[in-house]
Amino acid sequence: MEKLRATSNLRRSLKSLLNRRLSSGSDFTHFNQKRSFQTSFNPIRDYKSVGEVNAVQYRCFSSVSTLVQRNPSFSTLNSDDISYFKRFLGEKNVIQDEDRLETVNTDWMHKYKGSSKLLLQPRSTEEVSQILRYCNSRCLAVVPQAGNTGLVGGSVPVFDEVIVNVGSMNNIISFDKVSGILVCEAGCILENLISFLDNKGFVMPLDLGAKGSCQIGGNVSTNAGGLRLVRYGSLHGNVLGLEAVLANGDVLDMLGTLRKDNTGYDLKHLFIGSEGSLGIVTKVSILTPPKLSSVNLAFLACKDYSSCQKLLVEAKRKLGEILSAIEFLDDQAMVLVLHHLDGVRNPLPTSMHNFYVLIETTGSDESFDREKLEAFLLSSMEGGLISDGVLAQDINQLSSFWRIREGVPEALMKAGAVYKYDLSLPVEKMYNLVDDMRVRLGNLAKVVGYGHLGDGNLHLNISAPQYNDAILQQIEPYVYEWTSKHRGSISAEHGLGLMKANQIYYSKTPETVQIMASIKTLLDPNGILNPYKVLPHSLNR
Ligand code: FAD
Ligand code: 2HG
Ligand code: ZN
Repeated sequence: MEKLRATSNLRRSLKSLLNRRLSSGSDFTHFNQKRSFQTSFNPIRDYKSVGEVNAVQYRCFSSVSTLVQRNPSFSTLNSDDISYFKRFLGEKNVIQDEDRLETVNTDWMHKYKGSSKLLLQPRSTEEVSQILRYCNSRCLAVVPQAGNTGLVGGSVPVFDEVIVNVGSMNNIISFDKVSGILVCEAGCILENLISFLDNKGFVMPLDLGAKGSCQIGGNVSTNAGGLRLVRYGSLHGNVLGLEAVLANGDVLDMLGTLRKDNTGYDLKHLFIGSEGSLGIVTKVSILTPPKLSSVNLAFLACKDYSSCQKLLVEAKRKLGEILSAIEFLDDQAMVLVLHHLDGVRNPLPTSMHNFYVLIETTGSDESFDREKLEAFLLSSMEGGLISDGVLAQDINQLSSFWRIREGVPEALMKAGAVYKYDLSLPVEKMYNLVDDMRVRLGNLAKVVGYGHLGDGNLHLNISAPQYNDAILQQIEPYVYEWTSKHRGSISAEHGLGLMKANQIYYSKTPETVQIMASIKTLLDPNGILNPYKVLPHSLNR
């Protein structure tokens, strides 16, 4: 009898959970998807004042071990070089303006700053090829830059490297509605591709908070993960082909559009995630899935991390093929978002919870999907895994829930200095690192944990009023040793960049790194492409 009453209470609370509305005036209960997210935050466009707000000094604040000396074998730019570039790129694509250079020399976090004197904006693969052929012959170092939203100091120069941005190469070359294969130039902004595909009834298999600025070439070069990797898999699976220009100007045409092609080594994979160190990606072909009609999003509260983890296991088992995202944030992340982002409201305002989990489903049958999700939520409530929650009732609520999760990096930026760690770890142990770090740092800094629960990807962020070596020494190398001890990866999705080039051995064996260095030497013998990044400085020529 008692049990029955408890169950009916749970049913009632689930019912109220499912019926709860965040904003009045919405009559939708499902998303008959015309599903486009609200225009997203554009880190470059919308966030210019962060340096002033936080009075962050310009230097590399990442790691003491990233201090590096300029490679003396690189030449220094001279007026003949500039004239040469102007001749074939045209005046306006050879940029020396100080304000523009200030922006492109500085990363999104305002943590890394180079001193490049030149930004080049090629409009075609041939121009990229001509730039690299020339730079290679002159031994001028080059940084490929796309949306400059990278978080590891990989997209900005360390010294005076020439910046090459293929943002003007932003054409969609073809889209095949039968196969769902999109072929486009590398400078297309991710959000534009998402909108283009939405209009065609397809979706991009990649979505991330920086979509308003990042370019597909940058995404491919970092092997970006994002919010829906749990559903669609990584870019190693979705990128069917690409075109890249090597350091000597040779164009590698690997722009296949086949799902299956086992003719020899699949070299395109070398360019996916190599962070501009092996070539400049100029075109990509991507497999895109069809857009499905029903999308649901639940914003849930959990009392502890163990419940989040169990919820993940249950969600994979019970939602199966309709699960399209499962993300988490802790209370510290939530507090920052509510405090720093305008217009963000807590969907569960009655009390603060220790953890929040977003579960999104995407399927083709509205009533089936909704029923399935509701049954899952009910059983999770009965099992005590969910303490509270709400289901988005319309597209605005859906966007506002996502804004909370996607807004965490922005909120952290607004809070002050931030030390970012992007780790792959066994899901069950992942949050122990956040707890350990809190003990280590005490009152020195706030420790925030969030990330891609479904992928075992923790974003450990440490927030302090300003950068401080004492804090850094408490964090590193501890964080890397901890990750390595648990056989994790020190870069789940952001890459190594400058920040972690010297830390690669925490996740890769010396033999593996040596082969990487040999590949680098083979493809870029003068080491001009994105020097000081990815590989340990001891291996750089
Ligand atoms: P950039 O930052 O300009 O460059 C990144 C790297 O790629 C650099 O090493 C650069 O040299 C190289 N590169 C750029 N273009 C080319 C090219 N054409 N050819 C060869 N090399 C090139 N990352 C995730 O994985 N998942 C997330 O969920 C996520 N969310 C984010 C949210 C916010 C708010 C921010 C600011 C960043 C986020 N990131 C995330 C990190 C970043 O957005 C990704 O790494 C993204 O893929 C970088 O793309 P970009 O166009 O900005 O590239
Ligand atoms: C995200 O998932 C991004 O929001 C950024 O990968 C993570 O800022 C971070 O640490
Ligand atoms: Zn992420």
